[in-house]
Amino acid sequence: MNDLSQPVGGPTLPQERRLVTEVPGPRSRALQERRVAAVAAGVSSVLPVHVVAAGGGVVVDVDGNSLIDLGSGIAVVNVGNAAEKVAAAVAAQAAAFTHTCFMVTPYEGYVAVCEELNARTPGDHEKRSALFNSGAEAVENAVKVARHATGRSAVVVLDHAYHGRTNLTMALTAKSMPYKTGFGPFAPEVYRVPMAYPFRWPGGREACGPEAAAEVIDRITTEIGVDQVACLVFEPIQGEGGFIVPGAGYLPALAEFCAANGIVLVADEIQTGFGRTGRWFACEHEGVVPDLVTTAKGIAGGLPLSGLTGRVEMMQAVHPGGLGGTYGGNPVACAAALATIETMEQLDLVAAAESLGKELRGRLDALADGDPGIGDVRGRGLMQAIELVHPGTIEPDAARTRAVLSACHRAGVVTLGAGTYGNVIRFLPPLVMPEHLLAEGLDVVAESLAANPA
Ligand code: PLZ
Repeated sequence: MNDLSQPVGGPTLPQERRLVTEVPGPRSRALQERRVAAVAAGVSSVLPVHVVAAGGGVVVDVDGNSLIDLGSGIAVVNVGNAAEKVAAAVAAQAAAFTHTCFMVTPYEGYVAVCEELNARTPGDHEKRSALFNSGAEAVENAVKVARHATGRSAVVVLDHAYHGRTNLTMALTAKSMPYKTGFGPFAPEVYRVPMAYPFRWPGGREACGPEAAAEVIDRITTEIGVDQVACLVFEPIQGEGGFIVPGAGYLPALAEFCAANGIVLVADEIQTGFGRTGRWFACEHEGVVPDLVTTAKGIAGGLPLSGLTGRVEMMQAVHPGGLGGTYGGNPVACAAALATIETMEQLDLVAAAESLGKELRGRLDALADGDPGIGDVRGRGLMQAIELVHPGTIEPDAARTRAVLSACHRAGVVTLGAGTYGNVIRFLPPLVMPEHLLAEGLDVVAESLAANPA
């Protein structure tokens, strides 16, 4: 079946940056012309090289360029692209059966993934899980469960939050352009409260956690009404919002308030989960135990799968038939998830994220020392970022951010931007990234910053 015209990706691909044309090259540009004529312009691409293979820490394009991957398809291929066990499990499952619909006739893979999620998500209370296709769908279902379990309707979310692109999750997402502009009206009963953003908190980093938590609690109490709130949905480290690590004490204070007031605490671990931050789940860094947890992205090695896991009494509050969907927990995606978990254990990738993350932080701190335009370095494990500002201020420098990103792309390094102000460069390498390639990728970032000074 593996015909020779089909390139083979996975961990055996040469782990090197190799440029044989300009980026994007002529074949990518030709494909891009076809793409523009066929694909809706609303769907855009960060770096329009068309990919033929990927694995380990590289992405290979149709012109033969091998690029260093510092994005992992937005924090998805934590175990590497076309990871050996994942590719084999997908092939075997696809040959056995590809779909029955779990709601029609069930199968073991779905059950096994739920068992894994119940065991691995924070807290040793009894749990149940349900599986879906996308991150947004998992978040939607978290809100459904929280509303059903509490009989309340209000949903509280944070400034700078990102939770998806469906109607309800657009409402939960903070940033207007490009996610919300022109797409309203949005779902009602969504309330936004302050996020503890240390770099930008008026009272400073130290005061940030407690002050922001006090403000959130005050808003919920006085403006929304404690007994109206079904849930508070948060990212333990905000992703699209700019890799914002909340000020110390903020999340534990909110968790305590929610527990005391019957508000369901929903951790959106879609970007932070599955080893990314050097723990299985980012909530563990602060000892926060959420009632419900959403997972997606890193869960299935690149196949579309998401999960909602939570306290048994909340999850079981929903009547039979109240949750589901045709493809949710597709057997091929479940096989990929089980192989992903096996790979993470076998290669100890959670520990790898922590140790590589230390190197990444060392390099980013050193860059910041020599560059007055880097205002902040933050994140955990292999989820870290720099925020670019005009020197001596906190005024965002989005133009420089764009210039640096495009210089990295031309030099064969896949880098992603982020942030409410479009001035954050984020680093999300696969957890299997070879050390020498991470170092080389960061050399390119350093050169690109130097070539585009503040
Ligand atoms: N919650 C925390 O990070 C997806 C979005 C990219 P879906 N983040 C990448 C884009 O521009 O669409 C995300 C997330 C968090 C929810 C989601 C939504 O996950 O699988 O994209 O629906």
